[in-house]
Amino acid sequence: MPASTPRTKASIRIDSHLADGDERSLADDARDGLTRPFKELPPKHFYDARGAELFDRITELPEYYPTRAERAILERSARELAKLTSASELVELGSGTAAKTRVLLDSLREAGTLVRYVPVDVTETMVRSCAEELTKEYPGLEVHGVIGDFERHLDRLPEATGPRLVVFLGGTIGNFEPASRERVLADVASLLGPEDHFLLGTDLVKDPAVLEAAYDDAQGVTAEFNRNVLRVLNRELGSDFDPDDFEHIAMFDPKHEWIEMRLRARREHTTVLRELDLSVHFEAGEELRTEISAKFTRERVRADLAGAGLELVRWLTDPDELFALTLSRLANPA
Ligand code: AVJ
Repeated sequence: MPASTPRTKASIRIDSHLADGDERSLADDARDGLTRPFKELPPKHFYDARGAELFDRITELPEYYPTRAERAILERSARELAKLTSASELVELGSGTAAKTRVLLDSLREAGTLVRYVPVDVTETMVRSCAEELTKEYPGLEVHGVIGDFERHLDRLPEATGPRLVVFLGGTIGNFEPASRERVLADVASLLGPEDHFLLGTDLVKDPAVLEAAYDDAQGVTAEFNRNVLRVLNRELGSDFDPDDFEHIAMFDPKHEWIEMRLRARREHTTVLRELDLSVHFEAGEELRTEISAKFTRERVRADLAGAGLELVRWLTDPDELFALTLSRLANPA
């Protein structure tokens, strides 16, 4: 059984699956990623409190269209989604502040099917505060929060209480390279029964200039967000990176159809990650890859979902086709 706080309030339950072993993840990723010929770190380490706040600011930048486009699609389609799914529970992977979730909760409540919300996120404070807020805003709503990493803890979700709508919004699926993406989608598919649906948000392939501007804004917020991972390393692993020693790079790779963010060393230097007893050397101009953010076409999404045994039910996009939401379900329910 997971370590769980039984019931803080009548309708809230939170299970935590983050045990000691999990704090190793940054250490393991750093040891692994910083000793390679082409240095890299997974993007999930951006999001300490400061990183989460910088990301929130990114979502409001004029250049960063994905959040606005996705919200517009949700607002336009929420009723249709409620009708198509008749979901009694909404399971949200990487729920964060659940900013866009309310649109779906509203429409499911209006349709009269909503019983429970299951937010899944690694950040405990986020899960707790959103559970508190939502139970206040939606009287009678049950919230069963799961603190965990959706790459590892999807098998720990509570048993379904009725038709389920699993959502993975924001385009975060784009952070995974094709092989891990396939694994994440297969894990999601394994959560679904014959009555359940999956709603996936994906950013779409478009003019590289538009994409690159979205990841290299004029105010430099994304640059600060990118450099924030160095502060996380300094604090957690005892390094002494000077973030100003690194230049923010964002470029579209047309072959892979993804944006890459990198940090490029402005000068040759070495830092020691004291906690790991690991010394890391950067040549002048050497780059550390900090994120990929894949961009999709309709055909790509369809094929990736099919690879996980899912079939497309609705393809929903905004008028400018900047972003897409895809509703799918099991292609061959047992
Ligand atoms: C949260 C992963 C969807 O890839 O667009 C924003 C993160 N990185 N600006 C994205 C991000 C730089 C974002 N996701």
